[in-house]
Amino acid sequence: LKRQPSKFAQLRDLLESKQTEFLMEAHNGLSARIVEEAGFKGIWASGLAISSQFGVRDNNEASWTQIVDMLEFMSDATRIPILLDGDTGYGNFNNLRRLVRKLEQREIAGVCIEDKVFPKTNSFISGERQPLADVDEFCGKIKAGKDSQNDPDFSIVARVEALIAGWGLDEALRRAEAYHGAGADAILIHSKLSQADEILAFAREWAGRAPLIIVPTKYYSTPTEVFRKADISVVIWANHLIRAAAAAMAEVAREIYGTETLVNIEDQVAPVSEIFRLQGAEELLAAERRYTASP
Ligand code: SPV
Ligand code: MG
Repeated sequence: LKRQPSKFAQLRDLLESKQTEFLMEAHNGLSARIVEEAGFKGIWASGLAISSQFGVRDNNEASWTQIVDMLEFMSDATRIPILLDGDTGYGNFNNLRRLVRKLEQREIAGVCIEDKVFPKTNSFISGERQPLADVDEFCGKIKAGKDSQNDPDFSIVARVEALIAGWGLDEALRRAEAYHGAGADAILIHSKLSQADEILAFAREWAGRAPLIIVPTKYYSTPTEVFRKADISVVIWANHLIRAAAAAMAEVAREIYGTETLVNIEDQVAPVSEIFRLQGAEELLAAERRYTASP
């Protein structure tokens, strides 16, 4: 039986593969398993999605240990690698060092940190007013994270917010180059424009110095072929399962509240047997047959 490469190695392979790869958002154990079953090779543990499934804002209102607890369920439920959206690293270089160790212990394959200030705000909420991290301080954080990892394949992705904050292409490139020099394994360049132009301009200038990751939430209408041609390493579909869940749950709740019956809804929702299957009920039945004495 061929052993699967470690989750750390799997994520590193995705970052370094010659073709454009895809990460899909998940926010708990169930959604993580659904991402894996759909065929994705990796998971984006989105800060927006995880905070919203807790019912709080994407402003570091959930503590970092609450995030790590959720990641443990996600990691246990799946065999594909998880890249954590680690916001700003939940503090300074020292907080990031401890985070990296706790992530490795749970087989979380990598963390993405963004060059903003704790507590962060989601990039799409008045992004241009958000202060950016000092470049040297952020480079120190990246170095500290890299120095504290045990597995050589654990990845640290540096996310550049200069375009979001309105600093322009030159500043974005300057920062990406500095973060790459500090040891980042990949660069995530983010944009809030509805067209991909600034991302594509960045990709052209970056010219493959390190793997490049994008999050086309706002420029969703750009054909994926354009990203392939621009040699984007990884595309992150960042929040579509939490949005799918929110829409579906609201619809079902409204319907049942309004009609006071389940008769219209039974065929619209997953059968209970499907939930059992996703939970792995079959395995427990088999284990019971194996480990408990029959009368
Ligand atoms: C997230 O998924 O939480 C992200 C991506 O950080 S974004 O919301 O686009 O900033
Ligand atoms: Mg986020």
